[in-house]
Amino acid sequence: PEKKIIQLQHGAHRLGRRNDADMARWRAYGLGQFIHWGLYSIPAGEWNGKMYNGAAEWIRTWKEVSPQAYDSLIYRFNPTKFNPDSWAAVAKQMGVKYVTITTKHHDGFCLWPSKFTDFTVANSPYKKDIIGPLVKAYDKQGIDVILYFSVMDWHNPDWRYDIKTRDDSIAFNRFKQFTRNQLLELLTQYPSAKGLWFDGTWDKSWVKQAAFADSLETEMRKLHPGLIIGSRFRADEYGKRHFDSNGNLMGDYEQGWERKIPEKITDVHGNDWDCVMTIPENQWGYAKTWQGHIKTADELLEMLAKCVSLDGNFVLNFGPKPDGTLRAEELSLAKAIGDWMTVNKEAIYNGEYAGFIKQDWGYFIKSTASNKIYMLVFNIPVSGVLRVATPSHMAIRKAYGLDNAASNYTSEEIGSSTYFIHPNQQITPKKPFVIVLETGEEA
Ligand code: JFZ
Repeated sequence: PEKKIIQLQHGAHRLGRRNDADMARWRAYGLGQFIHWGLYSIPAGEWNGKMYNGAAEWIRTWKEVSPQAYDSLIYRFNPTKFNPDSWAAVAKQMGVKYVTITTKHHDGFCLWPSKFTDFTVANSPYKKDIIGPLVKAYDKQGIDVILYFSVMDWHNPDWRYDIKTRDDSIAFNRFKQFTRNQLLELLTQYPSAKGLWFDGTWDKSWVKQAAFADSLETEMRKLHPGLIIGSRFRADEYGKRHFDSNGNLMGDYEQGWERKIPEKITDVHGNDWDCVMTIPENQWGYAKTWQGHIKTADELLEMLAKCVSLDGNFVLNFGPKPDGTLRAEELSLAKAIGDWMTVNKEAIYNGEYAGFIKQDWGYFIKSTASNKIYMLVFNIPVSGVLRVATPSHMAIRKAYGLDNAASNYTSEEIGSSTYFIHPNQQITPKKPFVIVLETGEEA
């Protein structure tokens, strides 16, 4: 049956991927860092001696917490040990190519001295801008910065979940201008930022603003050529989010992969995407205690490999402490990931879907820089032999380890387009490892 195309005024602006240099740079990142920092890092999941069950950055919505008491945390925000250069050094060693930082989370507290509200760092005991020095420090390390921005703002009295009355509509019109002012302010004040990562856009009040959000998107892109915006910013005039009523992605990359990863390449519909991930099950802001399963470096590396093998970027979250330092667990995971990246980064940066059939031992990634195929091995079969089925007309010429010259491999053609990769010695790796395949046309 033929699919009827709906005429949309506020749907996708483009079909298919962007192919300019800014987007190519974003696509090549592979690994990113997320930072959730704000007033919620002070209670850190605990209020009057009781532990909050949800994510620490949502504690303001807990029935035990009065909004006034929460908002008074501004008078205690004083991260005297905040050193953006040391954060950037950790990120650099970890091998991240971009960072996404919460300029304003749902609580409305701004980490930059916004002119449009008093609820900012400028009125905390710390007084100073956080975002500016952070952007500068990461820029210096060659790490691109994306600004996270929550449209939903619990502090602003004009925020509405829905618009039901004339008063709601008047208040929300003010709120829309406030949002526009803040976004234009961020782009003007931090022009080296590469993009915006939107959140808090799911409520009816905002979903109904298709025309406003669309024109604001256009305005931001004009102010900041090359700007990268995810699919979580605006809805079309039928209220469809991420994908418009014709199924086309709105924005430059898909933002739906929050703590989950696609299984197969057809799940991503040829779009760019990034996956944002927490270390515990669901804590973005600093939480004093982490409950449940805490992901290991090897699990996180496997998620990274899987994302890049399916054309996505993997973004790992950090929740700094109220004094401005990073927690020990995060520092040690960053170090372990960085040590692995030092050896294996050429399999991650510029990596894309390789077009090979997935095998049980791990993930194939193709490098757009070298044209080589990388096998990222996480599970060695008891046979010790790794199977590879090449796309048609492709032959394997050479296989070798990325870690050091000592680990070498022989590729045996066992059938048409099918190979066994044999390690030349018994391998008992303690870490996931990478085998490089050099390929050519079949004879
Ligand atoms: C949002 C925030 O509420 C949360 O605090 C954190 O900042 C996270 C990165 O983003 O949480 C979401 C947003 C979207 C989905 C799930 C949780 N989603 O689309 O499934």
